[in-house]
Amino acid sequence: LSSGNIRRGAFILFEGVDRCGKSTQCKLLVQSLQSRGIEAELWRYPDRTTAIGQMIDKYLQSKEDMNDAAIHLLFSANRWEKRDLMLDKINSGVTLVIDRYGHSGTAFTAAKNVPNLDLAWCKSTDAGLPAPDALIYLQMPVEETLKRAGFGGERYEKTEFQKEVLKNYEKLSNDSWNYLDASKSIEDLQEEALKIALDAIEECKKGKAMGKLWD
Ligand code: Z5A
Ligand code: MG
Repeated sequence: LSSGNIRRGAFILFEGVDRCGKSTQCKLLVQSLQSRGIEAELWRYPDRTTAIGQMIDKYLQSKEDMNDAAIHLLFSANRWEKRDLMLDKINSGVTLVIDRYGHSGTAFTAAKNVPNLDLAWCKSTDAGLPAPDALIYLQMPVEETLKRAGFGGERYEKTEFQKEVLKNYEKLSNDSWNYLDASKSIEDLQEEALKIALDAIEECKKGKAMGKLWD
């Protein structure tokens, strides 16, 4: 609830397949916004610090198995449980730079190809959450991401699965997304991301209304 003279912050989202460089860019962006005197925070999903997040963490590390619909709902609940705080922060003028969101949620669950858990069903559980003011999609073929360090042992870190995830991102994408070539240098990408973020922050300052996810 935007009060009088406080200009709201922006919601800047980074998405893309495993190892495309999201966390690297998020961290640098928050630093460079802060160095410009802009109030900014780094958030990520899943937020593994909450009770729900800890269940997700066990699932990702294959310490626990779970029904595919149930784990999807937990990822989604992990966003809903942070929704009020997200809006409070943004409405008090803080810009949130967020590493993954509902787009990951849908792209990953739908990649499992489980009956009934199609894109539409996956999206529905996140419908109505705050929508990003700018979505920065780091574009990179899965083969290229394999050359990068740290392709880990978590549940979804498998080449064929990541290819399905990428196809789903393409199905979800629209003209409002900002596509960056993730094979560029960290510095070049940061320059492009900063420009996108500053534009979005400016629009929000001018009173742009917060959108809702999948509207
Ligand atoms: N998941 C889900 O199923 N449902 C949901 O609702 C949500 C998530 C929200 C969480 O993983 C898992 O949960 C994820 C999706 C699923 N499963 N998978 N796969 P995570 O977000 O915790 O994953 P991560 O371990 O942080 O990996 P990542 O996010 O995929 O990586 P990244 O953040 O995109 O990349 P990075 O860590 O910034 O960079 C990777 C490496 O490349 C690193 O060594 C960098 O130094 C290097 N790098 C980065 N940029 C460059 C450039 N430009 N050039 C060269 N090298 C670079
Ligand atoms: Mg990451």
